Amino acid sequence: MIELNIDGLIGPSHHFGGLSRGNLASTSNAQRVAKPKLAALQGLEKMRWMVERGYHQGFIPPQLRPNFGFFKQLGFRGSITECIEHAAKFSPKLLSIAYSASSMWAANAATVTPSSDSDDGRVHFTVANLLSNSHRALEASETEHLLRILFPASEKFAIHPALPPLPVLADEGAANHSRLCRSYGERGHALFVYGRHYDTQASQLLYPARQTREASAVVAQQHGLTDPIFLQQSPVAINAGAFHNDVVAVANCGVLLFHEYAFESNSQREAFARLREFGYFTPIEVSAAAMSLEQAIQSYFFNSQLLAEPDGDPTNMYLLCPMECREDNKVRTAIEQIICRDDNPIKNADYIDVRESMGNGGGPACLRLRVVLTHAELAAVNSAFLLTVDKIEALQDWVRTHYRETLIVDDLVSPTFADECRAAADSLERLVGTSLYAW
Ligand code: SUG
Repeated sequence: MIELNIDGLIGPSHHFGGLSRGNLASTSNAQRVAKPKLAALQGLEKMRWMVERGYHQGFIPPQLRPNFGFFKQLGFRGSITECIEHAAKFSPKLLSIAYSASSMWAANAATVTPSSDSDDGRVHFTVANLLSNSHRALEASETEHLLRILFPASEKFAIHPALPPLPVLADEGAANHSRLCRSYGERGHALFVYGRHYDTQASQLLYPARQTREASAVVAQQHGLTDPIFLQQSPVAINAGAFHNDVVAVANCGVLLFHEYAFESNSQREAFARLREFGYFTPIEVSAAAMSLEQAIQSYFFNSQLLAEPDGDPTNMYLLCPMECREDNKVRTAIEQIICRDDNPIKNADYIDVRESMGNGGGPACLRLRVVLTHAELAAVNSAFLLTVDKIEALQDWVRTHYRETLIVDDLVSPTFADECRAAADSLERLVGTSLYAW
């Protein structure tokens, strides 16, 4: 079995809307000048990094923006231009929501269970409802539609719609879920990290805890998992700005790399005791002395992609870190120490520039959804979305043709910009040879 990484292709309306409370990058960069063309090219360069090293890499198209369906739900009438004018007068925030390119963070698209772990031998996806933020909650139905296009064979792939949008079922997908295993081909164990459950004291939390234990438990049941492990994220981490677990921890194969303050300590003790029973568990704790929580969140070190070899070999692992990690001496030293130690399989690190996405709180790992597949399942994935260097270059040309160099929130009012976004989407459909959008 192999791991397929599916990255969100960054859409032409990427901007800094300041929409995500508790995501410090998003709120502190609100209204900054965004560079959509650069953002999308950076994302594609990350995909190229993977493809050139032999990894299986796919992409999920950006969602169609502005979100006309959203305007209709609000009862706005008339053409797109009229709806945009109406939204802008009503509340500029609405326009930012309708234009959000947030589906780029594919780690929040769904939670995925490989066929080796599910009770019916299919790969299971549950679309995340993302209900903690309005702009993100709007992604779920289109994400489901796109996942069905990417993974069409229902005898191999089970795609579950998002959980009902109830606060007790708040779900953010793979950003709060890890699969641990000895090797991809063997049965693995799902680790669900949640920020709250129904009776959590809200007073402990400065910022929203976006994942509930209840949501994780429902997803585990839908996927036919027999022994899921639940682990509580520490309120300290959430209050410091770790709005998803993948801001303070990352796992792959047997390795769980995590910050000292990532998890609630009693919960950690219990979960780790269970994980140790499986015989392959390799926890790597980064102490607060080696890297403060603030440094971890600013550099996004734990949002690095932790990769096995392209053929799935778990004994020689790679960290693909955000460029910001190289620029912070303390973080870089911590990475070098992890690589030098012989008690773990992480042997290499490289650094990648995804600064535009980082400006909204999305590092390398946020931009990808991991899907562990057999070769037969990989052959059933819609090949239009599987990348080669040539396809990446064709997508880069498409970006260069259709994307603006810069975008600010005020630009969203212009009907010309809506036309540009729709022309880009139309041309993408032609490029991939598939109808993607409900026009
Ligand atoms: O949900 N930012 C995203 C970042 C998601 C990162 N994903 C993972 N950690 N897996 C979020 O907060 C900001 C958009 C804006 O402010 O315009 C935003 O949605």
